[in-house]
Amino acid sequence: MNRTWWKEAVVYQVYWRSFNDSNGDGMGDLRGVIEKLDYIASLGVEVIWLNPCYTSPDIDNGYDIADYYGIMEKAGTMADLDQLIESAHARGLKIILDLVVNHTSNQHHWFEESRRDQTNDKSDWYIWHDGEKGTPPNNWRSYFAPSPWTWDEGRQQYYFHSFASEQPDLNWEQPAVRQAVYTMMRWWIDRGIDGFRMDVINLIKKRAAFDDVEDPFDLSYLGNQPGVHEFLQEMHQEVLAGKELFTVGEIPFVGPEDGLLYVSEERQELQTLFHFEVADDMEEMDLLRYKQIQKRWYDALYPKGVASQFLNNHDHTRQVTRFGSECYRVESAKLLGLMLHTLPGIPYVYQGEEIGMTGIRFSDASLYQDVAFRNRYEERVAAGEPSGTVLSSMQLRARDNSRTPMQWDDSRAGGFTTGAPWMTVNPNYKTINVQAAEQDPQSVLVFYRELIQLRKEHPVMVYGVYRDLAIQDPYLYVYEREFEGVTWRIVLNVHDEQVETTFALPNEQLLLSNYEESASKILQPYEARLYQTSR
Ligand code: TEU
Repeated sequence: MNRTWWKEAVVYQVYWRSFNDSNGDGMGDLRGVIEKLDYIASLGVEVIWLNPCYTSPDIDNGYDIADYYGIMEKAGTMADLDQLIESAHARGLKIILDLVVNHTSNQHHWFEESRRDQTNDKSDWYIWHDGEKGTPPNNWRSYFAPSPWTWDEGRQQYYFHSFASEQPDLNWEQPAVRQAVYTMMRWWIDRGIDGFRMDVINLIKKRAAFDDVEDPFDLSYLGNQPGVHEFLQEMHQEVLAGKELFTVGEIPFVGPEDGLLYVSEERQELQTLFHFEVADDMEEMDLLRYKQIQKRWYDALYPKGVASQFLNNHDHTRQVTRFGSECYRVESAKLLGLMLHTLPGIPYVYQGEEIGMTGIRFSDASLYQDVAFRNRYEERVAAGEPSGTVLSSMQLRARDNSRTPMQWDDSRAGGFTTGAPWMTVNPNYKTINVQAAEQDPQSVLVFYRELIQLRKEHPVMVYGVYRDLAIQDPYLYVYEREFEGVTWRIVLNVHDEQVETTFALPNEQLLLSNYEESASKILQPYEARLYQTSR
């Protein structure tokens, strides 16, 4: 595997609306991110992934874009983004933007033109379908609605949307659509960005026929269709080839064999991907299954391609709540961090993960703001399910869980804003916050900085082969990484009880652990140890 900067990088995800509010309006903003660049740089990360801040009516928190060349007023101005890019670069940080081109907002002028009639220049820039009002063309669902078809009175036709009805899907079969996307991408590259996180990019190729499916709730018919790679290879050729850019695809519905087709270096499509065999399909930590997934993806990709390692983001609740333990919050937050940073692949740190922020659960459905939650909750209650049952069944996985404001200190609103926060601040900000973590040598924050620093000093962490040493153990995750004569052994007790292990090594080989005492053969609950066993 050849060595490149992006394989060695750690990516920090900034969900700007919940990161830092610079003007007291209760909403995070780009100037708020600028104010915290020294903090981000202090983590040792190399890349910032900035969630969408383009002009948008904000139905889906910026993932419904009305102008790819403008900045949403609540985020700030283009000058702010220019300054953010410049200030990040001045600190050696790269910035990748979210590329959301499977769909636009229904308020994008492309869609407003397209829906005018069936003959205008953009009439086929979206996916229109004849039909009878009230009878959608097929039985599919969308991610955010019971049907991906919305009737348009103007055109007297249905249009297709994989997400909310306010997010019509672009028709990538239309070459003019593709060229308009490539032009926009080049414009942003010329503005100085360093790459893209490509939103559900494997949905841009639609199924050949819109016939009914057996299970509408299995949304895999929405993506990963034959022909998607031709679009990505064209995008690479037209925009990305020959440039030192970082591209990561959000690629649901794929296993390792299909995943390789997106990231194999010889195929010239994407550099890496997020797959969702864990985040979408594993409710909580099932270690045996998790280890199988890691092995399958490693065996399929290495050394041709690189996956990304994450367990939470703005769509998935905080990892310490879902895959760790709030009873062992600090220990399990550190264990998950050490695991994600020592497994093969590029690690992503979602803002607040580095201080062990937890996922909130609202007891009142009205506090959930996410369009995905609201639509599904209303659909199920309207179908007769008791609202309490619906709420409790959705609380763990609701996307709002990980969107509560960053907790900077123990002052009002966690130091996120001097105004009324747009989203409830997790009440535990009093104790879980950056200021407290900076003053605690045993904090998750200090541990994350050590982890990220190790990656800069030890190529084995990036390029090492991966061997699972106990794949059948239900509680222990023990694996090795080996590169150029250096072998690391990682020993994790992914469990809330202590366990004895023969995999423990002499203390002098211990590089990092999450307990102060790590000498015995007994691993404490959520104890994590990193050894260097040979040089
Ligand atoms: O996410 C796709 C999406 O629907 C995820 O929430 C999904 O649960 C999984 O993680 C991928 O299968 C992207 C954005 O991250 C999300 O915030 C947007 O709402 C969505 O696309 C539409 O743009």
